[in-house]
Amino acid sequence: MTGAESLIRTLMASDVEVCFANPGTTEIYFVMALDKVGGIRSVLGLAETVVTGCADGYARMAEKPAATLLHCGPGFANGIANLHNARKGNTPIVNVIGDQATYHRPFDPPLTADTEELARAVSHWVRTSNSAQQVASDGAAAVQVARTAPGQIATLIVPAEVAWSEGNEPALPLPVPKRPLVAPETVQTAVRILRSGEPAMILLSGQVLGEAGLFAAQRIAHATGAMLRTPTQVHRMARGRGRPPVDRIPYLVDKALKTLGSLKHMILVGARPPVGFFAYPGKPSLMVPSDCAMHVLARPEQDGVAALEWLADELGSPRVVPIPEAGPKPRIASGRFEAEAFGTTLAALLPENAVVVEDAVTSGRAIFPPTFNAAPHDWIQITGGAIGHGFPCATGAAVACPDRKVVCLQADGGGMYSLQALWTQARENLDVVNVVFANRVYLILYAELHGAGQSPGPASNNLFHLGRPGLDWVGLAKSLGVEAASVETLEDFADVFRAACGRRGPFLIEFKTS
Ligand SMILES: Cc1ncc(C[n+]2csc(CCOP(=O)(O)OP(=O)(O)O)c2C)c(N)n1
Repeated sequence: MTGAESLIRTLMASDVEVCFANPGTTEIYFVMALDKVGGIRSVLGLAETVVTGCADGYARMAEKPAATLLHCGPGFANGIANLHNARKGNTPIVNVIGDQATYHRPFDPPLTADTEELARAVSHWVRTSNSAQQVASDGAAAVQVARTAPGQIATLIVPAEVAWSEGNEPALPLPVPKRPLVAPETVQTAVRILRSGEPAMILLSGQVLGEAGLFAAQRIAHATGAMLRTPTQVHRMARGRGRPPVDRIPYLVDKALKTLGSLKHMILVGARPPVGFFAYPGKPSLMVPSDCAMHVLARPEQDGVAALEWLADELGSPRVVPIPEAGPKPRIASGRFEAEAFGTTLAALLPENAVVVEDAVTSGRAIFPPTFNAAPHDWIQITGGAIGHGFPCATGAAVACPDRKVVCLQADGGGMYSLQALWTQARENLDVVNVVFANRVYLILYAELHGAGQSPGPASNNLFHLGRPGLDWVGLAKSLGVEAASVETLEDFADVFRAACGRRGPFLIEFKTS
């Protein structure tokens, strides 16, 4: 058996079921082994940013890593932006990069690059396999690293001769360490803080945004009056009717400062201290008042759910507490696009148990609160700010969850970074309704310009306007094999969305919002 085959059999033994790929010559032996072994689903992405974004969306929903297969340093580099988003979201991913044979590398052929250095930029673990005898155990180690809480990116570089030479037997799966429990003193400190009566907020992120963590956090809020929030971006959150409606910290620094301004304590559970996306002249980096004390109940890799349940018990909170009312009621609105009205409309129509993937930038901010009252669903968001995440992430999520409707909310500017993912949706017949907010500008950048006290000039208009030529989203989608329609009003959106949800397979709705 070749090294490549021993690696694939190892990945399979470690429960890796899917390989998102854009291969080249250095990966040919890996591809041949995929043919021979069978059993791993191979999914082609027509750009590496699609491949890595798919792996992110897949793992967020499957709660285990997929493999990616990428070509040398340049192929990997094309996938970095969405690996960056995955890393910020603590998504487990195993990257396999085929590379030049070690004895060929010194001749510096065209695709030679510093692959390890590129990989280090977004990986928690990087290893180049030295021999075909070793590649199987390297593969098992990569999966172990990826699955170690809170989820990591492991990158294995496989030189060509390692893939084609005679390999070892496949390696057995390595044990995945359990999430460590928090210390009893940490829970007792939190009890004291929350009983002090001073204004406190619990900031929830990662694992605790699943149902169990949210219900435990709600028990604590019920017993103490503590406020609950999530960071501005959520990796994956359980939402919808009957679930605690925990809102995000606002994106805009001034709004965030207002929301957090009266706090004396912030308790972090799987979260980091809240900072602005960017620095602005005269504004602070940290979005809590300087006299607000920061406490850690659970670090991202610890068992935050157990910590919250423990804390709720210590506080003597009942096991079942009322869930607060949240936001406006679902309602199909009419007229031109307006973000909150879109949110109430989506809430009225969202299928039960849907997965919502959001990379909607300015159009997305006001959609979050009105959808607390939608049918139960999971919400996935771009976590690293590298736009162009939505289409690929939704594609991967749909591979992970074939029985759930995936709804992708994508801003048009970001959508153009990775629209090839639509082709993968068509090729794999994935059940995704893509909604593109076609405002035909980089609206957020106009807002930043206004915020800096400037009016747009010729250069800004050239750089922020997407007209000349306009983007034809229906044409683009159809050319990639995805049925599509364009709407300009909320009532038309409701009709088309309802019909799109009533059928299987990918669909794209261009919502002309301006
Ligand atoms: C990978 C990457 N490149 C560039 C940017 C800078 N950037 C932030 S928002 C934005 C434009 C967003 O436009 P669009 O996606 O249409 O959303 P809108 O602002 O119109 O709501 C750009 C270019 C970024 N965040 N990430």
